[in-house]
Amino acid sequence: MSKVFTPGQKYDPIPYPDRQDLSVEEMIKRSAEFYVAIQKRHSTREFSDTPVAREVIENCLKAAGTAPSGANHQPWHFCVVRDPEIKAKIRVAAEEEERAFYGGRAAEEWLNALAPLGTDTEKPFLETAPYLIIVFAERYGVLEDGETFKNYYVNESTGIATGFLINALHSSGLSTLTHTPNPMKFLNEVCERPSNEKAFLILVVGHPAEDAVIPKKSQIKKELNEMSSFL
Ligand code: IYR
Repeated sequence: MSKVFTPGQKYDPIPYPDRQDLSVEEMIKRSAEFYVAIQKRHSTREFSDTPVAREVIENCLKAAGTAPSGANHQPWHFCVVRDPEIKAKIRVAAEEEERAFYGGRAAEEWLNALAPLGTDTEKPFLETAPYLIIVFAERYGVLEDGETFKNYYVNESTGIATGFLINALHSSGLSTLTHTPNPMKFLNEVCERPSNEKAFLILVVGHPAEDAVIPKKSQIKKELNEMSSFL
């Protein structure tokens, strides 16, 4: 299965390609522009059913696939669900888990933390949005002959790739929601993924509904000096 991983084989070095060599002014301008653009990303829980071209999703997945990963093993798999029947199955299973979660499985502190968001057990967006991208983390790899090999920094790598994906989708004009029904074991069966993979999160993808809202407070982010330190 893994055409990338060939145990013991060293990669040939090539001179660093795609150098940018930008002026300081240009770097400042670009970083500021990027910040303006990424500030316009908002999670939404209300999607329209407006279709999205498959090619857009494919390009964004290719962008996600360029992410760095432990030993370059790329320990992720993206299952793109469009089929309304599969989306309905996912909704039914997710809402069942969420009923247990909101109905007592989650500690009070967690439920209190979620209260400002107003989330509940109803997840209609799992059926309305044109795409659900189920991100799987490959806990360990399997070679063609069935031999297994270790992956490294699986959650970090898959998290970075998912960040690239969210950014690419936003840059393409789409909205997303990271959704994590708890637990997500049912996704292996629904998505027909092998047991060496573990569902990481569901990325709901599409356009926001006409009357979509976001919590006003979600636009208030930590100040630079609260979230960073320069030594
Ligand atoms: N999975 C639940 C609860 C939930 C948990 C977190 I952390 C969130 O940021 C939002 C929701 C749900 O999706 O409702």
